[in-house]
Amino acid sequence: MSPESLKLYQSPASPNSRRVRIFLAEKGLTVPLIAIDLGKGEQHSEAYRAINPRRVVPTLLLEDGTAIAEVPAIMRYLDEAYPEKPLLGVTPKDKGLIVMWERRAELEGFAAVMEGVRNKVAGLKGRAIAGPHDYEQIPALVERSVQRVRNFFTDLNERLGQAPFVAGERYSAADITALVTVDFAKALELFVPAGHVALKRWYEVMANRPSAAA
Ligand SMILES: N[C@@H](CCC(=O)N[C@@H](CS)C(=O)NCC(=O)O)C(=O)O
Repeated sequence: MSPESLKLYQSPASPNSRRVRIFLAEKGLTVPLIAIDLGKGEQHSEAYRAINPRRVVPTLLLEDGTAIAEVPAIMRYLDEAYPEKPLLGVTPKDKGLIVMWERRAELEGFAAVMEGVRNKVAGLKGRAIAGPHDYEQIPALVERSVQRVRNFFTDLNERLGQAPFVAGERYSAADITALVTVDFAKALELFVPAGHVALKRWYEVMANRPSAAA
């Protein structure tokens, strides 16, 4: 199936969408992008809910009408359907390690930033968790999120002192999620501390890959 026959519903400013756009760019795949304006609430429209009832982006729509949501699931589909330039590993060992590190980056880094931003930003009042249900913000969570992100930076710096890339010797989906997390953390005014030498070195390399602009 040609990637041109797929559709990626996404939002330019959405960090989750960016994870998939970078993934596509790294694989050299061109998939038509359809913008969903989150600011205008297009994710809640009847038309989009028919594609993704969870009301979040990104969603990958296949030619046969199947909708695949959730970033790791979209990445999995793309890596299996277009195996050239694998980003989720080839050997069982690499596959396991990449999922392990990507999941850590998502749960300990990305989700912590998301929690902080969604509980802080005025425009997200009543929408502290994305999806079909409304949740009030809990401002006290922001402080804890900030602590979690700082710890994530420290742990990631330690990891990158042992290996050139997050999951080991090769660039992978784990680097994508970690890069997007570091950039997303700027919304909480959190930046990589000067003393985190390994993390800074890795970030410079990642941010200068052409895919980072995706
Ligand atoms: N677990 C979902 C999370 C997707 C998500 O939270 N997307 C955000 C944008 S980064 C969204 O669609 N927000 C809609 C809203 O805030 O109503 C995934 O992996 O794709």
